[in-house]
Amino acid sequence: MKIVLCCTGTKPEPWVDGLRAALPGAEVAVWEPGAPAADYAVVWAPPQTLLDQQPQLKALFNIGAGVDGLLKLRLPPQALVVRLDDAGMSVQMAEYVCHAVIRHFREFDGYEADVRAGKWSYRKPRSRAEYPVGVMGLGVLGARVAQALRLFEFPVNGWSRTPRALEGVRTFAGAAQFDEFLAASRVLVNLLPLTHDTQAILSRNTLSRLLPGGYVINVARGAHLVDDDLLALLDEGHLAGATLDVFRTEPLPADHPFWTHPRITVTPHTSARTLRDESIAQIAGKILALERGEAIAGIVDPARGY
Ligand code: NDP
Ligand code: OXD
Repeated sequence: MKIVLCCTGTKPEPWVDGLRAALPGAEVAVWEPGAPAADYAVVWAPPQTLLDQQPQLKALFNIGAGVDGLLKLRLPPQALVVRLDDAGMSVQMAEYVCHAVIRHFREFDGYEADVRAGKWSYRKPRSRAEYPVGVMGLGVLGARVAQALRLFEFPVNGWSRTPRALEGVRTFAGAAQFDEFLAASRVLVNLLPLTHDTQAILSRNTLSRLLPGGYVINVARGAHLVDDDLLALLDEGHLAGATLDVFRTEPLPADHPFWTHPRITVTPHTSARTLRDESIAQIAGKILALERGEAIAGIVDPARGY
């Protein structure tokens, strides 16, 4: 069995070594133009040339959960597209989002500023009941985040494309229940895949439906958010702030207003990192399952976009 690796922005050697160790019978190599035909490819943002030169691939393993970048390319029609299925990302995402929600709710940013100014000051405790958190997307990551927020006793709403049931979470589904979901939420967490239907979904039209003093946490993709609408709603006072991990252009350009906005916290697309060992173990396990003719989890439906 032959496997090629082409993960833009990632040091290839440890991946090659890890895949060789996990699949001792396989030939694993870094892809280069003209490489011999392979059975499987392990990729992140590969060039179109790889796909054009490897039309026989049985499956493409994306070393991330989001496949929006990969689905923009012309893919071999019979090749399965397989996303990472948690592989250690959901606990990181739960940490990140709970941290952002709690930092805002408990006003730790305000306390930090006071302490820097040498000020010993108290803020009035806020009521948790007045901070319902809405989680957009109840998949592998969104469901884990919603459950983690419940442990801190926030009221949690969840929105998905098809109906989902999650213990302790008030769930909403589809376009028909979107406005109701937004109107019931003060903090909004975006964990949707970027698809035709979800592009620019965080816009003036939707964000202005949140309860007043809304707070936005975008950890999915930059193209979900209309940047100028967020800035305008912050200036108008309808939104209290935002924590943003993903951006339309990454790295975030040096002159982008998000960097210096006093009520925006920026992190460099780091909320849930791909963990190499967990990912290699998952991909190797799935390759072996496919070779045995077994079904695997995490297969993307290109028509649906996730
Ligand atoms: P999943 O595919 O497991 O879940 C997607 C969820 O979104 C599902 O609940 C799905 O609904 C819902 N959804 C999809 N389309 C719509 C729609 N049109 N309307 C309403 N709900 C919709 O994805 P993951 O949870 O694994 O990951 C989510 C995203 O997080 C990734 O696509 C990626 O962009 C981002 N990500 C960001 C990272 C970072 O470091 N910032 C790291 C990893 C991922 P249904 O349940 O009905 O199918
Ligand atoms: C992913 C990401 O999609 O890191 O996994 O953004």
